[in-house]
Amino acid sequence: MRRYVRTRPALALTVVAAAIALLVSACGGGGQQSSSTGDAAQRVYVAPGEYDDYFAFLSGGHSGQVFVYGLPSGRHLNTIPVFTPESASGWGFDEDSKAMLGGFLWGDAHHPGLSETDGDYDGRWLFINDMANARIARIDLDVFKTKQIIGPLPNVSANHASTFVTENTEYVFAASRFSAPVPNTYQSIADYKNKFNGVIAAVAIGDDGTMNLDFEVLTPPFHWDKSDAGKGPSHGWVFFSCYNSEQAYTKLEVNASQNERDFIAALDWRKGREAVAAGKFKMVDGAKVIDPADVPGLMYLLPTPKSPHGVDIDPSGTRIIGNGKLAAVTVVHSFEKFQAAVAEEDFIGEYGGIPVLRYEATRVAEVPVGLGPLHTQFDGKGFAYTSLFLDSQVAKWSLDTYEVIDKVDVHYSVGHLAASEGDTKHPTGEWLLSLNKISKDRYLPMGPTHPEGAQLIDLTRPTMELILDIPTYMEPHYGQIIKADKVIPRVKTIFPIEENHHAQRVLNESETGITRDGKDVHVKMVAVRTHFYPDTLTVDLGETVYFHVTNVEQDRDIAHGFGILRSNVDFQIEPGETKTAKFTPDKPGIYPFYCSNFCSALHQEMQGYLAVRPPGGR
Ligand code: RUQ
Ligand code: CUA
Repeated sequence: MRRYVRTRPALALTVVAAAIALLVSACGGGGQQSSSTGDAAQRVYVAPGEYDDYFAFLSGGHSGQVFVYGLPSGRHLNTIPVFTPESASGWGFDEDSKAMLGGFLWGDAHHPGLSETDGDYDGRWLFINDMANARIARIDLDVFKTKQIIGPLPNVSANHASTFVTENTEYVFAASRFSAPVPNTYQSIADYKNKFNGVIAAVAIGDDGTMNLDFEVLTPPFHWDKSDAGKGPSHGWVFFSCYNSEQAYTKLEVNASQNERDFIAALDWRKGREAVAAGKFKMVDGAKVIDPADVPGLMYLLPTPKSPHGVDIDPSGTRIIGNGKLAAVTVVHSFEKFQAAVAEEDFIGEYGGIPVLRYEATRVAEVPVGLGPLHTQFDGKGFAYTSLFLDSQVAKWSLDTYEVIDKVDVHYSVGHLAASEGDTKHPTGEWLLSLNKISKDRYLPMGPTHPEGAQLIDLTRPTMELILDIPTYMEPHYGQIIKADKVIPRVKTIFPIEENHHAQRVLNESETGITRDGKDVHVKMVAVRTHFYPDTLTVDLGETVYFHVTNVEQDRDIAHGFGILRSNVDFQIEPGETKTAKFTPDKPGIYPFYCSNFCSALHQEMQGYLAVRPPGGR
């Protein structure tokens, strides 16, 4: 059988230090594995009962979820449902989580972003965007559960360039991938250039993690693609890449690829906040919308070749790196030169009141990384790593000399890279996860499609070494990799029942009961090893039953389930939680319910009966 294993000619290396040249050529020039399989296996081996060093949070793409992996083992630890109902946990099946989903059955989750303190991950929260419906979710890492979803954000047509959290978790941003009329009313599509706008939304994060829409900024109808928040000297700014500066509305593959350079936009969010305080905004569909033409200094455009995708700020916060997906170079802009060019008003034009800077004034290097550069990550040791979609490689280059010093093949078509603590001021330089779009022949065949393929690269040796394949469900775009010991001390072992403020909470069987309010029947119920109380009840056809089920256990890992036969009711209730199931039977009869989550030796006995009387009583 033939395997499509791609081989690659040795690279022409431009190497600064002779020592590095020697090491690279010694391993064949392509950064291919120099270690033995056994050595590689040992580096990713986590013995039974031991913990991984890192949590990796991978976005679930249009599965709408977040996958949790342990690194370096690559073990899938859990899936956190976010934008999509999921029956095992019951996400979207009980009344509170249903309300949070707002009627949507899907989301397109692209970029997880960890909360930060002083530019380092702090282990409190994970934010993630839903591109399609312009939402942002917050997952609390003390319980690994989605606790807030904000959106659909008004005026934002799809939110791709999100979530990239500011240095002290002041903001997450959303930016429209598609432009549309603001407010969104009918316009002829042929009026795209004049009647459509992009929107950047600043979502403020409170001390307890609560997200609130603060303000929005109107932009030309470009397609906002990716973003990154400034840090250190560039703190206070956020950067967005765009394509379609041509402002085309049809056949984008051609019409949005005309300009040699599109833009990275720099937005001063502190100025945005001041403008709102000074009343320089219009209310549009419930949002405070700032027109940048009214607020000089709010926003600038840095020309960047060519349809840039990833924009990444280096750990020192001094460089703004643009990855031109249709270019063969990655561009490095200097934050300092950008500020100097602004001071000198070194502008070559403007779009909708937003000045365009001169390319040569801000650019400090064009790094010839290879074909199809998409995203750049960092190791904290002075090196950057850029994914090359077309070459199916990762290029390592120096942030000092801007020379490419190593490449490694991945399999295949890499999109994002995620480095250990890679978005912080202090990446740990241990691991790089390559999130590939296509996996072809890497796994046992399972029909026409393959799992997605993540690959782990060891960064601790002089050249990159790819040492592990990790299959994933659809479809990780991006990941965040955080040291496990930042999260572990925060993790709760139970939901303390005294902190349960659900209106229908009960502490024991004596607090349970059934009350009627018109056609609504409210049942306060206890779940405890190994029964429900009450476990039998009778209602009339036409009544709606609300089961408010409290798991009164306070022991870790003792979760009960609540599922009703011939219904769409099922969820898990963790120790100390109360969840509500709404059920309107449509026929008289007997409806058994049971604990759907294995909880003890007598789990099978944990059940009950709902009797539904026909009209007239029997
Ligand atoms: S994207 S392959 Cu949704 Cu972040 Cu770049
Ligand atoms: Cu309770 Cu199974």
